[in-house]
Amino acid sequence: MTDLPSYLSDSAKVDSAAIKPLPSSRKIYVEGSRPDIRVPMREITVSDTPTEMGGEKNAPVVVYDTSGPYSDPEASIDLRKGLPSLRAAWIAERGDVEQLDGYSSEFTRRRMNDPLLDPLRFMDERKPLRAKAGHNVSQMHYARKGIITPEMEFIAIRENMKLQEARERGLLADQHPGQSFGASLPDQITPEFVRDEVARGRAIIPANINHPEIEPMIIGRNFLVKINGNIGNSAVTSSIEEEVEKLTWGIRWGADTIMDLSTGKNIHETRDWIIRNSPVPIGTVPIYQALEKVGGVAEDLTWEIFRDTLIEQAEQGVDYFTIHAGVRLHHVPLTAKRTTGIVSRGGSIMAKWCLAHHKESFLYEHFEDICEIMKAYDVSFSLGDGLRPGSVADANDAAQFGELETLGELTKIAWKHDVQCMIEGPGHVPMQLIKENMDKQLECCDEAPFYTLGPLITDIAPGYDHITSGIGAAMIGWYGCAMLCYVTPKEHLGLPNKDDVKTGIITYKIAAHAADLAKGHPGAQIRDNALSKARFEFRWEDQFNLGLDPDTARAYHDETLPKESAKVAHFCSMCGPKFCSMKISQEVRDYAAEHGIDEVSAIDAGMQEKSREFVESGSKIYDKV
Ligand code: IRN
Ligand code: FE2
Repeated sequence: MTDLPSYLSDSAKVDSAAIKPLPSSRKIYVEGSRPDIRVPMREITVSDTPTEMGGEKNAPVVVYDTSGPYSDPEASIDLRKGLPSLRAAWIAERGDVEQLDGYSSEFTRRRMNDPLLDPLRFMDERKPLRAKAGHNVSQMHYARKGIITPEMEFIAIRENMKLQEARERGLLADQHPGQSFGASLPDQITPEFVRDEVARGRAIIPANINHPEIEPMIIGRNFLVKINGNIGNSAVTSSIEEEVEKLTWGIRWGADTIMDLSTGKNIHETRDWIIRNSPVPIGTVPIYQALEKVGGVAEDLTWEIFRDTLIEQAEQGVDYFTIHAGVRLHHVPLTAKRTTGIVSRGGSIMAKWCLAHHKESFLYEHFEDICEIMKAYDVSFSLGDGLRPGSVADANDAAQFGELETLGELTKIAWKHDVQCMIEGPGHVPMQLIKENMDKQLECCDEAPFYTLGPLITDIAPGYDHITSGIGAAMIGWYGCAMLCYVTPKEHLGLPNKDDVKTGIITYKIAAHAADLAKGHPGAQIRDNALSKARFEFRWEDQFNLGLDPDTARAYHDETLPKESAKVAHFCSMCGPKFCSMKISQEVRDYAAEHGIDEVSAIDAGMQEKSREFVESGSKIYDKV
């Protein structure tokens, strides 16, 4: 008998730390052309500039919000029921899907009839949807027919983040121009722009018709750079409960998609719980589960078992599949002399299968059959990089680039079927070789979105690989990578826990945002400017709350200056009151204004006087705290 997850025994509640709104934040919804298009955003309220510094009114800052209903105090959440089906009506009204009587996957049917699994089963036993015969329900298919779906309109509003308002308030004026390396970032994202990018294959909208709970999002290099967080148990650790908790925790800090990489024994049930409770797209690597089904013996894998696994997961609602179809028989010998061989789990499974049978990969051979399944549910491809380098020594070698060329070939086949497709990339790559990866991917894969794991720019820092990879991720994001797959501090060492998930997500939010800034994404700098202004004006609470991780910022500050009065003090414990450069330059400004001169001459003219004034005001501040 399987153990009952603790939250199933009484009321199905989410961990309370993962559901309260972030400090000073309010969930807002922007309505589209119809009332059921309600696009969530987070508004961070800030205080006004202190009177002695001008008393200016500071507008709230609107940021992209991935946290779903979990951060909305008005939403009622019951993990057993799952989230509301936001897209159900949109999917139904297109008139091209049918509700099946039961599951068409043999594996699912067997699972459903296993009484031992009852306690783990998700409460809502919904019937799966599938495209009616002869229909293709992919967003790319609609886009190519010129149809703007509600999903596309939702995304346009979401990506804009109320830019128009910010523009009217003059907030866009203070941004450095970017260097975009050929990306075209319009001033205003329109639904038509979204449609066109999807039709062209330059962006994807992962949105399985069996995952109506999602708040649609887009992955493409002319949009905000996205990040993915991996969760998943292994045979050794972790329960369903922990996995759902990692999901809500990951999206709280900004994960745009979550991949469930579970390999343990209850992967089917774990996935049900995750999907039904996820407002973000969920990705998986189906070959992992297929391997479980054959007892972990790669040689025993067959196309039939793999096919049934795809259908099983498509009917559950997985939004994108990592499929390592680029690992071909003739590529395998190219890895023989590598320092780290094949490091991809999926890649090594397929390489082993190819060698054992001395046959071409069944994923490659059946690629068109796979496309048929993908378009019946709108599952997007994430073409796996099974031959990615696992060390900087192996970066950009013949095996890696040979596979990339095959992925380009497969992209074209996917597009022939109007199936959405992104391409996975490395891995471990030193900085000077990163740009070549991006350029080659755009060329081989006709600008299909790139989705990379890091890359890690050095191999010498186990325990810190969120940083080694975050550096590479920022670079490749700037060059045009559309989504960055996070790496946690536990990479190469063990399974990440909740803290590691948060550290990984925050690290990747930094990389993605840095890339948006460098590319010159309109409005990207608004939050930086607001935070810097708060910092300069010693609005400590605002500085914490505008940051990616207010809790840590506040905790670090309070370690040395815990008193409430320190939250308005014009210094922190780093330099103390006498040496605070921000305070000094504020005083230089005041002096200049009083004496009617500019800041440079103020420094020359008033140096002596300034120092006297500074000592005096310094002692005054001591009195206050
Ligand atoms: C992302 C880019 N390259 C690889 N990834 C992720 O690595 C992919 O999305 C999935 O989460 C994981 C697959 O690992 P293997 O099976 O290739 O090791
Ligand atoms: Fe690695």
